[in-house]
Amino acid sequence: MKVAEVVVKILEREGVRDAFGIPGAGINPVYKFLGLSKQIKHYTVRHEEAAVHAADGYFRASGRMAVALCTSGPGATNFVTGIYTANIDSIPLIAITGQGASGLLGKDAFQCVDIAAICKPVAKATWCVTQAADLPDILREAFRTAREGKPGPVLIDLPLDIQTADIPFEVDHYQPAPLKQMAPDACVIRMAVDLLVQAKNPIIIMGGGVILARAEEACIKLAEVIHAPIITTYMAKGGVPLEHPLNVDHAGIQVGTPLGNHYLLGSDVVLGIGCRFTDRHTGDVKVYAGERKFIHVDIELKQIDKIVKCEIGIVADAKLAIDALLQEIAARNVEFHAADRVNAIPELRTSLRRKEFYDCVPIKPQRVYYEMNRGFDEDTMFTTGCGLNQIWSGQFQKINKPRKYLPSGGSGTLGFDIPAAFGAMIAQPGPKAVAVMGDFGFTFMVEELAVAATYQVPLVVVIVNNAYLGLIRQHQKYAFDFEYAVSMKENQTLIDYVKVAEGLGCAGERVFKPEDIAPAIERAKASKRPYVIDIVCEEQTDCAMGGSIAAIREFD
Ligand SMILES: Cc1ncc(C[n+]2csc(CCOP(=O)(O)OP(=O)(O)O)c2C)c(N)n1
Ligand SMILES: [Mg+2]
Repeated sequence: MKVAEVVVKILEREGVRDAFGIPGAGINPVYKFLGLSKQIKHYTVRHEEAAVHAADGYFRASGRMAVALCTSGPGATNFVTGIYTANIDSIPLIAITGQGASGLLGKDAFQCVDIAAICKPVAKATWCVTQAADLPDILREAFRTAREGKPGPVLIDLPLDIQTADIPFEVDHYQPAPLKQMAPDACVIRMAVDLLVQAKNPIIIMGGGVILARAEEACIKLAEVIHAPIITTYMAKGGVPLEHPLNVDHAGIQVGTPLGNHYLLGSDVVLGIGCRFTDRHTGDVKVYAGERKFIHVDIELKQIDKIVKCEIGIVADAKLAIDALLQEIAARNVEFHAADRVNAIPELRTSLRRKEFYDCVPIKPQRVYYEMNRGFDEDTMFTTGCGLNQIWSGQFQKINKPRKYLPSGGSGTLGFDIPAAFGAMIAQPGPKAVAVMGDFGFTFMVEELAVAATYQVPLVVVIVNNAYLGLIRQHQKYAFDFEYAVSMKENQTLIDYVKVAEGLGCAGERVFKPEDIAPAIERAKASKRPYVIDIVCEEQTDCAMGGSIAAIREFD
């Protein structure tokens, strides 16, 4: 069987149903067989980066892996940002690139670039297949690597002569590799429970790893047993029901809330599960750590003690670690008691809430989120890329369920939003996906609206149009006291995003008054076409953030 056909057969055996990509001379042999697949549906995107973001959004929404494919050279290099974006957020996907014939590698041949080497630092693993007979084992290993442990994207580069080579292959003999699960060490679990028993004000930080391990419910149960408030990181947004009595929202220097930071600062023992304590969350680590004692559960040994020194490190799958903690607590027959501050959560939830309702014109960005919280139901999926619009989204959006909020967290990639929303809706065709964007980020990957229109995927784009590279303007202002090259006045005047949407086969409208946002959302929800709501906002609204969780600069 031709390797190109083997590739498609293996994708099918691994359960792949959807692929995103752009054909080209370097990958056409695989496309020939992809076109014959009854199982895999392919979506032709309009930029290679978008293929990866679509596969990424697809996984975030569904937990199923998709494939991104493209040709060699500039097609392949366009994959890099997408792969980095997926990798830093631990999202598994299979990226397949075509390559010039093996003999041409290293000879400056047309569109021959060593993509496996380029992507190595930003992917979980990469391979360039140099022996046709190795292909089945490499693909099997690629799927295992992507899924096992800390998930991540993998890339397989296929030279043309390898794609067209014949190898012996029996489809029915191919079995996906079994996945190993990492169980916690019993002794470390006992030490962790010892510390939790002594804690006066414990908190749990639920990170994105809990969502990946589908351990949200177990994590909430553990919090209930030990009476610990639960902070969600940005990557775990939606992991705890909004009205859960222990939900204290996000902590952090950007996408934090006064409530979350208050509870983190008041804690003595922090149980961080599936979180990585990265700078966008912690800020000044000295303040963040304080005198607190940390128990850190992570699937990777190298995460333990990387940023925050911890008392106890538990290297394990989040679900297995939580189950082991629950068992150990049950076996000891200890009673945990709710501290007063736990009982204060409902009151503080109200008193520490930031203001989001404004009725002025120009519209305050916060009002956009207030309306989105009311206008979209709890099954709606949201994607975000970067900018103040993303940070406000994290601070203000109310998300009640896991796998509904799909942000580019670790990389903050402008251009992630629209293709990720497209991929999310391919994975979960029922609910809408809404890309929450800024007026500058909107034109990164905007061509993907044409893809959504072509495949009749009626996603919604909400543009918080402040006619600025808002996040960069705010940084210039407060970090360096200048403003340069960040004003985009034309985004509210010369340039018409509604016409852009219409030109790409979508519908849209521009909104100037706060009372017009809700009806626009209703029209967007009812639309059978992708719909862009361009909301003209105040230009220089600043967003609450700071260098440490104890020094957040608030604006109102
Ligand atoms: C691909 C990429 N390039 C550059 C940046 C740096 N960057 C972050 S926010 C931003 C400005 C975004 O402006 P806009 O989309 O209007 O969002 P706002 O901050 O105004 O809400 C830029 C250039 C990035 N995050 N991603
Ligand atoms: Mg802007």
